[in-house]
Amino acid sequence: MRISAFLLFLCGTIAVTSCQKNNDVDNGVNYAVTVNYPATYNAVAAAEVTVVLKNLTTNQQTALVTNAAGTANFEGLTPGNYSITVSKELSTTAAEALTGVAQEVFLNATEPQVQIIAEGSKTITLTGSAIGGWVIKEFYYSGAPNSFYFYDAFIEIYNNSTDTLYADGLLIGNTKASSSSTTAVYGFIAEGRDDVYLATILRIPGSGKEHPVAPGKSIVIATDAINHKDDPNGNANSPVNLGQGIADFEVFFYVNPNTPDTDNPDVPNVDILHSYSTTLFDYLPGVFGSGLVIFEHSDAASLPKFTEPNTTSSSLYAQVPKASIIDGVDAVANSNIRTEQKRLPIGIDAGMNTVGSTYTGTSLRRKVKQEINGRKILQDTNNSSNDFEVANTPTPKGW
Ligand SMILES: [Ca+2]
Ligand SMILES: [Ca+2]
Ligand SMILES: [Ca+2]
Repeated sequence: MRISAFLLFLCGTIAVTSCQKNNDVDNGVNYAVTVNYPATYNAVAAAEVTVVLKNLTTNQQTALVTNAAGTANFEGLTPGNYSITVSKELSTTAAEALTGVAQEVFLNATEPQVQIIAEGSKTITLTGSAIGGWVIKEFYYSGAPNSFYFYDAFIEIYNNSTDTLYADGLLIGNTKASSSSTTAVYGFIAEGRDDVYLATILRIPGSGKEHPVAPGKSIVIATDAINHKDDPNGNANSPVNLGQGIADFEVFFYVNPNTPDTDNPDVPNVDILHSYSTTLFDYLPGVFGSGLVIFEHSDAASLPKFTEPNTTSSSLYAQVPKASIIDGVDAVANSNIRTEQKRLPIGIDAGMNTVGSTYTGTSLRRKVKQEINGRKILQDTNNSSNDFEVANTPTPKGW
């Protein structure tokens, strides 16, 4: 009895040791991979995602799909080094629910080498190309109330995407200013052209990664980067402060040295690639409004330039192909303006919007569609009649 108990103990010790080894070899180890969506998405756990584990010694692959908690539970893995590859394609509908932007996106993540020698787990976060992009958030052009002061104009461009975007090289253009005339037609639109013809082209400076803009953040480009309300060069009726910390860039209009502009040394200047006039005092988007676009082009300074059809004006407008346009808003003089008088083709902005009249101190601002994790997603149906509203007080860098 004593002996057999000892033998049993001895045997048991050996058995446990060898049994453990056998278990490893026969049944392998269990390992859980949990997949999360990017932090800007409206959900954490990524369900129905394919997770592929590849044994780096044998090249054997095992694929599993994550459950509702975003976890793929692998069982019986041979201990060793593995790569983990995760991928997920989101339909426009799925992407809209998760990001507010209806755009197909392919997400993935890779861990090139993970040691799996015992039961364990790992959380992986998917990444993908930015979904959504730049949109024009706000356009203030009407001028300060009870004044003839319009140097407080600004343009605000918003990162409506899920990832950091770089503003370096982004191009901004205005068409010929809008008119309050309800009889004059606009030559380019009357001819049914799809492209955009710009009176002014501005470019954000930078070599590629100098001006990062986080999701839900924006840049403000001011005609003059000063606090217009209380600067001696400003106007007490102006509703906006566009000084340092609010304006990211300003337009220092040095097109004609005989009409010198002011230059705030603390706020960098945009590049001026084209102006239809060299006798202006400054960048003037027009107190009646104008078509405003943002676009990308590798050589915007060399875009072909044309005069307006069926006019005698010698002003030159740079032709930007429709495909280069990122976003546009057609700001018109008043609510009586008709489609023939629009400045942007309907392929860029199917509608138009207005602050009603000049020197109102009000701006056009894009509507907020929804909010995800504190980030506002702005509405962009390419129809400013629906997408924009009048802000009674302009709100650079805010709402
Ligand atoms: Ca200026
Ligand atoms: Ca400056
Ligand atoms: Ca748009």
